[in-house]
Amino acid sequence: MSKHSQNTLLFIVLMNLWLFLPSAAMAGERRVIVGFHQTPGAAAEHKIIKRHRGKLRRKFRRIKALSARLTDQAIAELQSDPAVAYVEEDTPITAIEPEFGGSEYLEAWGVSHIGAASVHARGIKGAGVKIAILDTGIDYTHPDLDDNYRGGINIIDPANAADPFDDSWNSHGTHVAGIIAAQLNGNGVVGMAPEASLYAVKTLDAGGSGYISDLIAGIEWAVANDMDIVNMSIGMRKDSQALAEACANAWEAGVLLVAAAGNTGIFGLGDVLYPALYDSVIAVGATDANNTVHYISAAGAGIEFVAPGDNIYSTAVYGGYGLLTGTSQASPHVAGVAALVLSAGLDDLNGDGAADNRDLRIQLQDTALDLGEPGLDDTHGYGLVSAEAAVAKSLEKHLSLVQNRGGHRDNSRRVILKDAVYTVKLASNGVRKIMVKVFENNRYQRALSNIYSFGRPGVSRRRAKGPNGTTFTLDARGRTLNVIFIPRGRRGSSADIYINRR
Ligand SMILES: [Ca+2]
Ligand SMILES: [Ca+2]
Ligand SMILES: [Ca+2]
Ligand SMILES: [Ca+2]
Repeated sequence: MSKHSQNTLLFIVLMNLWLFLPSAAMAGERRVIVGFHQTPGAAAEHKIIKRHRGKLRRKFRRIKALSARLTDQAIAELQSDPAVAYVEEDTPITAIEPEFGGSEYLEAWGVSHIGAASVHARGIKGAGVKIAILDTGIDYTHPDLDDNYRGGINIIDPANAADPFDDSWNSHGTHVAGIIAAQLNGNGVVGMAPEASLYAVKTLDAGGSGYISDLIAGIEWAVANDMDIVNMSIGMRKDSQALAEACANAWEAGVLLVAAAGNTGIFGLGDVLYPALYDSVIAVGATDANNTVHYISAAGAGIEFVAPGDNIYSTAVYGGYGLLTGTSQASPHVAGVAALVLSAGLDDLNGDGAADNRDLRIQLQDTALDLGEPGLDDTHGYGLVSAEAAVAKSLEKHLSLVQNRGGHRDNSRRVILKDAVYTVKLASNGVRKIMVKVFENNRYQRALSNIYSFGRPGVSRRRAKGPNGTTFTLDARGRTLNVIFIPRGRRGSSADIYINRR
């Protein structure tokens, strides 16, 4: 390619770029920056701009350029002026906000690292989600926790059953509580789900010890009190049939159980402890800021996720803060992601007719950042939990509706929409109708329900008339809507449903 044609090509590219640049100026004038081959001197600069009927805005000292307001015609003329090196748009700029929203996010590196800040920025903070922390108790007077504290029970001291204050030497339960739900209040740290409801279930004494029976009683309290999530930063080597049954029972009752995998790596063994090892309980290993599994973390069969657990800064007793490391810190990060997903809304991902803890667990698995060898592995499980990816799956739902053999129930898809306005887009791939049935508190909502009819492409010109898609909104602010989509059409016909939270 000759030099001339190279220059021509460059010129065309520049011209095209120019055409696509947005314009903020009114009346055919643009803010531009004009660069010169040589510093032309004040008088010459002024003359050049004036000759092109522009308005000088600012002259620069360190570069051979000035900023001005010019018409498109003047810009074109200047671009062919031999003294001018370039003309570029004076593009508006904005401050680049740090990934973290503020110092609370900087302090809580784990919360930021797994994408909670952007979730909070969308207004999703775990409000309404109940989390029981089975631990040494919580300093419920802590100014970074007190607004989220909703109660609890002291199981190891029945004489003080109503007071689960954290009396531990290392603030174990209070630290876990802060990772889950320290308040976004401008002070201290922020938790994964800063508006979630915290319940202290004191199953460990001041020294961090308890009995299996205390733990079982705590699990039963969580089920009886309708907890959504239980965090157990607790582990033991010994299997217990009673504990296994208590966990399985809670899981069947709809509670998501999350537990620390254990700090067994410190002994060079790395086996996952109970209760984390039970199928009904999510086992969480600890990673550092480089997504490397911490040497003290359990890493072996049974690990389901990894999460930040290295030098985690969180709340401590008597209004303090402190650093702790281990899988006890990793587990509450996962519990917090689960709380964010619950407050963003769950779908029936496994198609069993209910949106529950099974779907929540699947959503966490599907959206974790795969680490190490591809796919599920014993060191990282499904990978590093991601608040951002997990919540995105709730906010941007895509459902496939297929008309198969069978009745309504077999072909229907169901979603739960709450606390926001949703845009629902239906796109038919041959289904004739989609019935949308909306329920609130099990009550049919006639005004919100509808039957949408679609054209039938490929059948006949006359019958094919009609749209093959439609969009409507559902206002679920301040309520929970159960929405069921039922297809009607020839077997094998289908439709796509896209639901976006506004
Ligand atoms: Ca705070
Ligand atoms: Ca398990
Ligand atoms: Ca389900
Ligand atoms: Ca992997």
